Amino acid sequence: MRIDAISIFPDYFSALDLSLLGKARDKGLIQFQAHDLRNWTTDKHKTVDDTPYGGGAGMLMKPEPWGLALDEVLGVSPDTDATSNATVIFTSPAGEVFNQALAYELAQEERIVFACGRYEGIDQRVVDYAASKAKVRLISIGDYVLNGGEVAAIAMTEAIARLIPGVIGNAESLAEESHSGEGLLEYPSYTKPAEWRGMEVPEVLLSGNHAKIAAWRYEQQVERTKRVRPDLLPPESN
Ligand code: 6GU
Repeated sequence: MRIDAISIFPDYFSALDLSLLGKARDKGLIQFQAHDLRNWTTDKHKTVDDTPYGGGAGMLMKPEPWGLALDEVLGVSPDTDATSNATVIFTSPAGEVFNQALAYELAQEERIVFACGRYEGIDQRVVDYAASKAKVRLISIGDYVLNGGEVAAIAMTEAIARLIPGVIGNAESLAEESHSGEGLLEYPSYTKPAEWRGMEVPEVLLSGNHAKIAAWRYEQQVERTKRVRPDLLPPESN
């Protein structure tokens, strides 16, 4: 998979050089490139924002640099009918909410381009233009407001990339984690020592009885999910 991100703060994305994702890049499983939107400005001050028509608070991102950036990164042009096989994701608190199912869906894509807005957002014509040249989605990472889409794009990139075969060594750890399979939260886990600061590991985990351990873990998953995330349970169990 190839992932690009267009942003006025491309340095944010150096976080992706670390650990797991850096290794996936070295193995050639993922290509990632961050681009500085200001490279596509044409004025001395590299202006990317302006005041909104109709008034209102704050500044909006101007369409011209975004149009040139998307043309180059997608390999399209306003003068031809060529389209891109990429999916363009506009990060936006007004988008559909990202979750594990969406991560699995996006992990099937050949190419993803994150368009990271700042300020009060991007001129709507940029989104409409992108939609005429590629698949477009507006995606939020949750019901709170960030100053820009960079952290959201990094979070989504990590969630998507780790689902690409070969990126995670142990595929079983994918199946067992929270938000996978049945959609229950993970059970609590323990490692050595068996006693630490007066606290003991639940006895069942030391029993060697695999059926009993599986039953206990499932119980814990259901209890924890009921307590902290009842919204994840099917309606009849609430
Ligand atoms: Cl994708 N962008 C911004 N600016 N804020 C957010 C978000 C995205 N998702 C949640 N809050």
